[in-house]
Amino acid sequence: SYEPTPQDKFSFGLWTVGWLGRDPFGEATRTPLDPVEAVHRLAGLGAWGITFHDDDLIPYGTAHSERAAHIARFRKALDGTGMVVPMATTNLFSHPVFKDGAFTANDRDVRRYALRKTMRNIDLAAELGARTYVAWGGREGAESGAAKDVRAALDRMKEAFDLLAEYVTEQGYDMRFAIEPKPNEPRGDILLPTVGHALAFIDRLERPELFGVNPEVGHEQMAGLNYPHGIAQAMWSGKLIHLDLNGQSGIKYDQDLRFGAGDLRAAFWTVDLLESGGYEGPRHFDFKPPRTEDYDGVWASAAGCMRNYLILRERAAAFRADPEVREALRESRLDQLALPTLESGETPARLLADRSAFEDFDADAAAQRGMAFERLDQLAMDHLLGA
Ligand code: 3MF
Ligand code: MG
Ligand code: MG
Ligand code: MG
Repeated sequence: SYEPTPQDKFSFGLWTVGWLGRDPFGEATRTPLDPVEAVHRLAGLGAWGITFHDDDLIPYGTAHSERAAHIARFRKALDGTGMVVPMATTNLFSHPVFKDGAFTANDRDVRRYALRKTMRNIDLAAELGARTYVAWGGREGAESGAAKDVRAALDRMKEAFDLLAEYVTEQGYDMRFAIEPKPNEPRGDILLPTVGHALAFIDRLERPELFGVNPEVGHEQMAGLNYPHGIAQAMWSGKLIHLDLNGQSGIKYDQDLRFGAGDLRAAFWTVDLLESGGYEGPRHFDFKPPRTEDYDGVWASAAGCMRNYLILRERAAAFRADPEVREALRESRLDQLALPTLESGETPARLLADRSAFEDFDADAAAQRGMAFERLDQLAMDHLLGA
């Protein structure tokens, strides 16, 4: 059966099921959802966790005296359902003050405000037990060339993350940061546009060990990139600490379809990789139930994310267990790819002395070998389609 349980570690952003359907061309099509109801409904569907931006939980501008009450009733819902908060994040994009960015806004006072807003919510995240703090720099970017000095902006971005890492270290919080790349939308071009850019940036930070990435399916696909390849490189670098699962159909606006919709083949390989690659973090959905839906449609869409993951998990496991697939993998020489190219301790001189690697190597004969990838991929298609 495809019934999710807390062991599956499915989590949802409050802003996902809580999206009201407002888009650049139209008003909200749904009425606001109480975060407490979101917790209860998602728990009822079999989810394990819930995540939030500061302003999803405590509406922007709430008086300090009312803050505690919002937190208390949310916590009561968590305690009552057993739902956890694995991750939290900051809204550094909705308020007009962030129109030119937050950590990299040209205005210095805006940058300082963005840091304080983030630190305030990190305290709350720690209080609620979150181990991951996501940072999506949605407004960090530009529409025109001279408007942003990218190298100076990256200096400011580094300054911000170094300060935040120092803060969690000083406070003794057991928390790591996950940077979420996105190529564009809402800015014309966003800084740290892809997983690769983010990984390279992390290397330049003072405490890189406290940082990883939070790749979103649709964001990589908006850049025309292969999502499973992106997360595979993040895993290889020990940096896949969280992810945003959803669906996207090609290079267009950020669709945030439910997981499994859009590029189904990429979804299959994503689940295959996460399940066989030892990923132990949350299976977090960052999707938007389309604005055509009423709340019945919202919960159907949320349930669909988890159901599709579970179906794909079953299909991927069957693919890996199939003896015909194992033989096809050997035919395609995946076992050879797993072997080191060099003998252990082999030096350049020894490789130069190996005549079989060059002088006696018959490149034309080797070029004749088929890779048998089509048969392998068709077996994957058969499993995916349940044929
Ligand atoms: C936007 C996003 C964001 C981030 C979130 C942090 C509003 O395209 O994906 O969702 O995921 O801000 O986690
Ligand atoms: Mg996201
Ligand atoms: Mg997104
Ligand atoms: Mg998206």
